Amino acid sequence: MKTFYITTAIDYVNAKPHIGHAYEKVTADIIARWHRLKGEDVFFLTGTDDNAQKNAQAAKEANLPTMEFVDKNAKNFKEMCDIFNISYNCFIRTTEKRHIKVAQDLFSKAFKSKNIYKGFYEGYYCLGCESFKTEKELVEGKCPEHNKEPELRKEETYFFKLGKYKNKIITLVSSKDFIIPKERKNEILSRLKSEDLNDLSVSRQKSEWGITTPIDKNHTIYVWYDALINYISALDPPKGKNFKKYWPADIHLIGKGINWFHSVIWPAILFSASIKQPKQVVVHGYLTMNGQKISKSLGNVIDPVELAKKYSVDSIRYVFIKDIPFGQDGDFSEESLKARHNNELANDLGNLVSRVLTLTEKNFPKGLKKSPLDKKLTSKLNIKKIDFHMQKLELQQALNEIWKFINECNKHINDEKPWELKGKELEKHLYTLTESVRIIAILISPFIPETSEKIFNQLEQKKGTLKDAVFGKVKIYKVKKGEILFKKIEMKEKTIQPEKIEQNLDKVDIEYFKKIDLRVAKIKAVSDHPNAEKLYLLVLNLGKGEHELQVLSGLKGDYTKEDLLGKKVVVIRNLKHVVIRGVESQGMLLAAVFKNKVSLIEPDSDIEVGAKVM
Ligand code: ME8
Repeated sequence: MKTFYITTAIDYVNAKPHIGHAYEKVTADIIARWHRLKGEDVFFLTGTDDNAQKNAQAAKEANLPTMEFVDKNAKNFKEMCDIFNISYNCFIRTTEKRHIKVAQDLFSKAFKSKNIYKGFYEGYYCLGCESFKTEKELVEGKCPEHNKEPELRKEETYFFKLGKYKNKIITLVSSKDFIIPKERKNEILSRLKSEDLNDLSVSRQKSEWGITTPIDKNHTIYVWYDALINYISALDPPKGKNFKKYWPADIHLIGKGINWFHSVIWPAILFSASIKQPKQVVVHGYLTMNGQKISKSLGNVIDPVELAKKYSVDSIRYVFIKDIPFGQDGDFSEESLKARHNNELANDLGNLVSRVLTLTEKNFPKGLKKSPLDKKLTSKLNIKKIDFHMQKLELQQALNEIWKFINECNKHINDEKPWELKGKELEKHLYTLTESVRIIAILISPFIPETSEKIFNQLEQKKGTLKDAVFGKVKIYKVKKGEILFKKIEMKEKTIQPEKIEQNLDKVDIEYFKKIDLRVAKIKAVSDHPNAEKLYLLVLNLGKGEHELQVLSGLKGDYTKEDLLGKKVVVIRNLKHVVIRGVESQGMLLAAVFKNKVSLIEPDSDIEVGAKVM
């Protein structure tokens, strides 16, 4: 049987989980459940990163023994996973014996093979990242990820020979789809190609918290060296049944801030131990609030467990996928959650199930027998396309495709008016619709598993897999309509009437608009297009860590080169690249046009380069 091994990052337990953690686990869960639906033997690993210095520091601040503090928070993370129906096969904690043993073994082997050696380190350490920072990585002396000044550390340390693996890592990272999405791959590659890959400090002296190195009792293993090893320690290597069965991992799912550790440091550790490389590192974006990353250090956290008391877990899971294009950052808002809950879950899906089951129960109390199908409706479902999107991890598109079919079913009911039909015609339409509801329940099960289960219960059918997602499978339906799937949430705020939306929006699908990634950029260089006299060739800076964009723009009549240089503009970042007379253009600028005059849209001077435009 085909195996599929997926992991998430293991979370620091210096505080309770925030909604960004829930987002990552839900995303991994959806992927894992989809593969199970396809009949694969899935191993889904998640857990907690217990040995971090910042956990120990938080315990100190809370006036609790570190172990007690870490235990308490690890429990919170596990509970969060359970509340969100995360179907993990293993929840690992790096304070577990089985993990400590593997981490120490690898450290020991690396020391013996001279991949680890003793030295002295001096550098800036960001406790938030749990990593040393080069001066180049700091912005105004602060870590950009945590907005804090790192501390200077000078100590005796053991180094891991990271630099030795540079070429091997470049080859690995360059291979197709090792890192997705592409922007994340390019980030790593350009850093690898432009910077020296220094050896990595992998121990701390006399630290009270962490795994003691097996070679020197006065040192503890650097937390990232230890944490990454969880991906194999959970499988009991090198002889364990699970290690043989599931390694190498199919997907390491992680947030964009920790890509370097997974795509450079982890491969180097594996190379040094002659262990196979994982197949893919999948990097998701951050959940933001008003464009800012949600994180403990920034103090704008939403507690997912509290949120789950207020809204159904399925609604939260649904909105994660609908509002955040996978791989990109996306804003989370309760307003959007309420609107999607009411419109898409309660109206589209909830009403469909309720209408079909009410009609079936009323008209066929003794059972609805298998009947000929209405191809007009069944032909509208394209499972291959949904699977294709899932394989490419386009979760939002897959969900949209499922919803398209849900809405086709609703339309079918409105058009065919089964309540006016009798006999064979009625049977045909109701059987087709009930089968559709069953197949929908299968397809939504990875995304909103609780709802799927409720539908199966009302249909009095066993939960199916993708193999069962074919029309005409069920011989007789004896349905029992239960409670409604989604109770509507009262919207206190005044909402615009649908007629008005129709008039104002001129049929622009909001989903399409949301896909456009607009950013504030700074014009870094201006030159003439070598072969097109009306065009400038602009180089745009999109902020730290982002690739520069090259954009061709017809601004010559309106702006001189001097006018443009250093100007802040708004650029569409995710346009398909085009080649104009031999030169590639990678974006477009926003401008107002009035009586043939072009005026670039310019944000206020205090808006930072890279800011999202919404
Ligand atoms: O980085 N939105 O732990 P962590 C989405 N222990 N994802 C987010 C997020 C947000 N706002 N904030 C954080 C660590 N994450 C290490 C990992 S793995 C061997 C060790 C993601 O608790 C983050 O990018 O800071 C990471 O993937 C995960 O949550 C845990 O973050």
